[in-house]
Amino acid sequence: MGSHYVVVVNSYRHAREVLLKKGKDFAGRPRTVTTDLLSRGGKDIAFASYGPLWKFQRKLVHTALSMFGEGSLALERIICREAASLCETLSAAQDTALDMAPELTRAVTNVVCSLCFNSSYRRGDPEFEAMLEYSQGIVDTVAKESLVDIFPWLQIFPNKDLTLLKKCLQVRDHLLQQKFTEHKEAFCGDTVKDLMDALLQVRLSAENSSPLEPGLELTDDHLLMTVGDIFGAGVETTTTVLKWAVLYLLHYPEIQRKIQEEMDHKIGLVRHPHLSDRPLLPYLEATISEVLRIRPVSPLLIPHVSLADTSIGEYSIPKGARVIINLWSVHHDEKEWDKPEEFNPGRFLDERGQHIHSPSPSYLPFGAGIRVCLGKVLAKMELFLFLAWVLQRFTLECPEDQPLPSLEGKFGVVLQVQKFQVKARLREAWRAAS
Ligand code: HEM
Ligand code: PLO
Repeated sequence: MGSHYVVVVNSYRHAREVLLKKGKDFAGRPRTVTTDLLSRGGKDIAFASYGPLWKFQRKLVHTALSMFGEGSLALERIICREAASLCETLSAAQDTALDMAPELTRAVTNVVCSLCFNSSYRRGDPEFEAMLEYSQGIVDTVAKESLVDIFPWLQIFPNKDLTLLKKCLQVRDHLLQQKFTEHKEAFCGDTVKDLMDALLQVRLSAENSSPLEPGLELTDDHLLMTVGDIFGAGVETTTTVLKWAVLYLLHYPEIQRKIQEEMDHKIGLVRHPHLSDRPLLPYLEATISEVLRIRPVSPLLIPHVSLADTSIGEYSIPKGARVIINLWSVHHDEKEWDKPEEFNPGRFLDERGQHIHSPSPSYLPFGAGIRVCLGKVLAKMELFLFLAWVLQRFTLECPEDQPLPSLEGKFGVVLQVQKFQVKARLREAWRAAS
């Protein structure tokens, strides 16, 4: 592709070799025009090349996420607060056709906003509206193997996508800078309320006592781009999966009914779902797994780069090659999946339908190995709780006067869902119980 040597990996065996067996050989990232703009030359995590600073940033975020998030009841409380607010909005819109996307986005945004900045947005908040707009512009224009990323010299010509990306990044940068300044002013070093504080504290302690090793200095740009990554990834990925899940439930009402029956039976209608209910709801878990298979959020992952001369299967791969893992083909491989185009959560359940398992190793929705997704645990918590809350109360239907919306994705840095409307009908059983 252009002057780059690009290898596309289509089978799970080769994908696993690249990501797991030879993970370190392939842990690099390419530098491209658009991702360099997004990450100020790779000062984030996702688009940064392999090296000590990238490792350090990943470790810091991992620790911070497990501290405020994954292991703590506080996070469950935050997600449930947002799920309750989402349900209220759906109740208010009863029986009218509604675009759920902005509401799902706000719920998910408020979870990462709490984690990153200890703040959240109300409905109609102008800052939230601005974020929706700039983020859409970035998703549409960044890292989609566009021509300027393949032929960098093309950036000297006027380019609509690049102009839009730069405009959106200005808005994002202003917002990030504002949060950063507020945090720096309020930070006293004792209490760490969120990811931004956690990063500031690491830097402060390095300045005061144990200086960081050379090459591990975290500049303001590194802190900003790291938080920008978690915020951006946290919002766009989980929201996209929720939209796909809702869309598939409109197409497969019998699957929606089965989830609801499982919930009525195992949880009932007098209390809301908790994370500890996950083992009780294998059919819901299997549905989430199937959504992640049939419409992978990141169908080509993020490109990897070989850091040494190496090989994949019987092929020699020179240092510096770009390696694209075609997750779409891994997830739709007919040799591994029975009728791969069919949406069938049952394939992720054991014979008695009580436990979830992957029927094939050809399944890597979060990638694997050194570059595996940093937000996997958080994303799974959110997907489970948001869907459980909504489906306990509502049946989601396609408005009568509209055709079933298309299941075709729109390719970008994430596989996007085309706009569609939903009617959220309060369930009779829920109405009667409450
Ligand atoms: C990377 C999937 C949610 C943060 C990735 C990759 C995939 C992925 C496929 C690329 C792996 C590779 O290049 O080999 C998903 C899916 C999600 C999700 C399916 C939701 C269901 C999240 C969330 C966060 C997050 C909620 C943040 C809290 C990241 C980061 C990376 C990443 C920082 C880059 C890792 C690196 O390059 O070292 N994710 N992700 N993701 N994800 Fe996620
Ligand atoms: C989404 C738009 C935001 O405004 C900026 C942003 C930051 C991190 C990116 C994310 C975007 C898209 C999804 C990415 C994530 C890092 C890891 C994740 C690429 C561009 C995935 C799925 O790989």
